[in-house]
Amino acid sequence: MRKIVFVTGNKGKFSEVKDILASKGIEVIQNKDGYPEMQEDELEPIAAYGAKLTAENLGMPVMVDDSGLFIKALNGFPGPYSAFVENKLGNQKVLKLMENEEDRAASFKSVIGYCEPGKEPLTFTGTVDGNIDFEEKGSGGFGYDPIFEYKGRTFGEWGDEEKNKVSHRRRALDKFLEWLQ
Ligand code: ITT
Repeated sequence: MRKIVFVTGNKGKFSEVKDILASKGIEVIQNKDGYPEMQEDELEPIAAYGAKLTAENLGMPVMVDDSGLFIKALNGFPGPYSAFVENKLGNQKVLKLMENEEDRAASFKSVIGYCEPGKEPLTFTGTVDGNIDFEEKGSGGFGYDPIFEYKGRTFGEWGDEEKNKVSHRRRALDKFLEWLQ
């Protein structure tokens, strides 16, 4: 079985990536060392830099996942600051920010960064378009899932298996798998 090291401290991301790649015959091993995240408007350079740095530090091929929620009415906020906002504000305060907004459009984006030592990093991007709900719904998933509505239900209501078939992360991983093969 092919193995790949995934550098992340996020349990939810790890569990999704593990399940999706297991279905393709790839074993994912979590490394929680972390990496410094550059301040950038886009996720791609953050993922590329993180993958390069950790591949060189660990001396082995690695993948990382930099992701975020981009809310149209908030000009793309929290975007690359999604982890900080989730930790400091949480879903209820994000809903508060959206209280008077009619345009609820938002997208989730996941960028998989992959790098082998001595080589340049590669990135694979997946996006899913949905809406910010008016309240938290569902107990599945993690992070912003209970407030992100896609096709009539929040990702918190979709359930892990169903979310993994349509998510931003799945779409990014499909591109990564295509490249791997
Ligand atoms: P790493 O160790 O992998 O960097 P992190 O949690 O710091 O983990 P990011 O910097 O990529 O990850 O921040 C992304 C934020 O968006 C974080 O708060 C996640 O919980 C949230 N997020 C990412 N993917 C999500 C998903 O599929 N559903 C809900 N929330 C998600």
